[in-house]
Amino acid sequence: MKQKLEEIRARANAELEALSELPQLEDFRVRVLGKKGELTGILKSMGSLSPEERPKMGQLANEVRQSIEASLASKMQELKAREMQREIESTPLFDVSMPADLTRGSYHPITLVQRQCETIFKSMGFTVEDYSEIVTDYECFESLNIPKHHPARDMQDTYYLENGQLLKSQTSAAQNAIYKKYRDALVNDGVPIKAIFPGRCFRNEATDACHENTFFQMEGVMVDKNISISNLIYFMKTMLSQVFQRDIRVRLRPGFFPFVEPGFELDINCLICGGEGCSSCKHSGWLELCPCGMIHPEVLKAGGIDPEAYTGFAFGLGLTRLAMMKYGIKDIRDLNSGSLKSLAQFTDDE
Ligand code: FA5
Repeated sequence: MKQKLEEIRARANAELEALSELPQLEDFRVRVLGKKGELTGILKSMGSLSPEERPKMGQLANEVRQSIEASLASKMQELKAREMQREIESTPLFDVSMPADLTRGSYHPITLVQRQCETIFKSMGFTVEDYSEIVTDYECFESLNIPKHHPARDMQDTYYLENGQLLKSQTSAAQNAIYKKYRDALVNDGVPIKAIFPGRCFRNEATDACHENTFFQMEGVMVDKNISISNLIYFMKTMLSQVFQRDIRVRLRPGFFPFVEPGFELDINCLICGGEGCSSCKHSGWLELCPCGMIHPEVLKAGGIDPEAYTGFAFGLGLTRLAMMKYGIKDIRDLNSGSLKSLAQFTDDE
C-alpha cells in the first residue's frame, strides 16, 4: 500500500506539472482527490490492513493527500496569474490623448421654467424657499385645515413612510413653516411675507398625458395687511405674461381647497391644440394650471398669524404643466423619461 501511495503522489505531481488550462485542474481534482478518486479508493481498502499497519498507512495517506492538495493550489495560482496576464496583454491600450465626447448636456425644461418663474417673482420682491420632500401629516394636511378623515385627502393620496411621514403631495406643505419663519418680521417690522417655494410633489395616481406620479409645483404666498383678490390676479397675470411673452387666454373659476377661502382654479387655454381639445387637455381645450385663493383664517392661525389683522393669497402653480405648455410637450411622461434626445431640444433660454 505504501508503494501505491508513493506512486500516486509521483504520478499526480508529474500530471499536474503538465497541465496548462484551468478547467483541467478541476478534472484532475475529481479524478485523484474526489469521492470516487484514486486516493479515496485506497483509503477505503485500509480495512484489510493489520491493526499495527493501519495508523502508519493512515498517516502516510493523509500526507500524500495534503501534498497533492498543496501542489494543486499552487498550480491553480500559477494558471490564474497566467490567464490574467494573457487578458491584460490582449486588452487594447487606453489612449488618454483621445479627444473626449463633447456632447453637451442641457437644462431640463422644468428647470428652465422654474428658473424663469423664480427670476420673475424675485424681481417682484418674493424670496425663493427650499423645502423638504418628506414631510409630516401636520405639514401636508392638518396645518392646511385638512383634518384626518377629511374627504379632500382622497384627492391627494401619496406615499407613506413606515414612521408616518409622507412624500409631499403638494408644495402647500411648506406654507406653515414659511409663516412661522417670517411672522415676527411681519408683525414686529411690518415686512410682508412674499415667498415662492418650488418643489417636487408625489401622488399615488394613475398616469396619463397630463398626470404623473412625480411632478413639480411652485407655491407662492403673500401675507400683509389688506391683501385682496386683486393682488392675487395682478401677480398671476404678470407671471403668465412674462413666462409666455405673449397674450394667453386664462379663466378663473371657483375651486375648492380647504386652505383657501374663496378658492379658484386658474386654467390656461391649451397651447398644444389652441383650445380645440386634445389628449393633453383631456379634450376640454383648457388645462388646470394654477389653483389659488385667499388664505383661510385657520391656516393663518396655525402659522401664528392673526387673521383679523392680516390677509393673504396663495397659489399652487403646476410647474410641470407650465413646461408642457411653454415647450409644446404633448405628453407629461416624456418629461420624466430621461430621454436626452427629447429633452435636449429645450435649451433656448440659457
Ligand atoms: C394643489 O395641489 C393645491 N395645493 C394648490 C393650491 C395652492 C390651491 C394654494 C390653493 C392655494 P391641485 O391638486 O389642483 O392643487 O394641484 C395643483 C396643480 O398641480 C394642478 O393644477 C396641476 O397643474 C398640477 N398637478 C396636480 N396633480 C398633478 C399630476 N398628477 N401631474 C402633474 N401635475 C399635477
